[in-house]
Amino acid sequence: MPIGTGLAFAHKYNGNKNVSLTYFGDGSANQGQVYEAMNMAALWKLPAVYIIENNRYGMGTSVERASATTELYRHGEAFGIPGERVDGMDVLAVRAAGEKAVEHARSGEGPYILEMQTYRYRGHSMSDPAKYRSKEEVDKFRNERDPIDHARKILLDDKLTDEVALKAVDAEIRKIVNDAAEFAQHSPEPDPSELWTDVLVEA
Ligand SMILES: Cc1ncc(C[n+]2csc(CCOP(=O)(O)OP(=O)(O)O)c2C)c(N)n1
Ligand SMILES: [Mg+2]
Repeated sequence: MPIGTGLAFAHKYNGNKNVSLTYFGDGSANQGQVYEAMNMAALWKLPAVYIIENNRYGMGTSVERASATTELYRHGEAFGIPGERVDGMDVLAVRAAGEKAVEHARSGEGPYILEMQTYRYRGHSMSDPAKYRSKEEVDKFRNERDPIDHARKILLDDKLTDEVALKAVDAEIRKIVNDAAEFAQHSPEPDPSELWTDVLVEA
């Protein structure tokens, strides 16, 4: 949040029309720095869009157990920042909300919050067996709310493509991912001097 807000400040300072997009999870939405950044962004009407990826859990803790108020899109109200809750599983809804938020920020009206409601099928990491929720809950989201299935349905219903073409896309994507994994696993370790690349500039 502070870095994204700093970038928004730079855009305003430089007088360009760029907008800074900051993404963060529900698990970080209540950190103190979030609210300090929101205050400055609203005070100076910075071109910042804050996108909260609310997937219902911060590691193993549900939003209900961690957040005093769970309407995260309203968390900028103290600073007069408008916010919107979006079906983050619906690609067209996400695009429409994104366009609106960017337009708001770019027009000089200040920051905007988008709470993208989504879900994560897996644990937070490899070491998280995700025992804090039921298999039924995960299955329900997978079967009824999957964003890719939803996009596929729109494309097929509107006859914008067909099953054969979609199968070809699946195969192409599988190949890109497999090639990337293969490349990563068989690449040499980076040189220790790379530790400083894009991290430190001595002026
Ligand atoms: C400043 C800071 N505090 C605490 C942590 C430890 N931590 C790592 S991930 C995480 C929860 C993140 O939750 P969320 O953003 O919802 O991610 P998700 O579990 O949904 O992937 C925490 C508290 C951290 N990395 N940095
Ligand atoms: Mg989360």
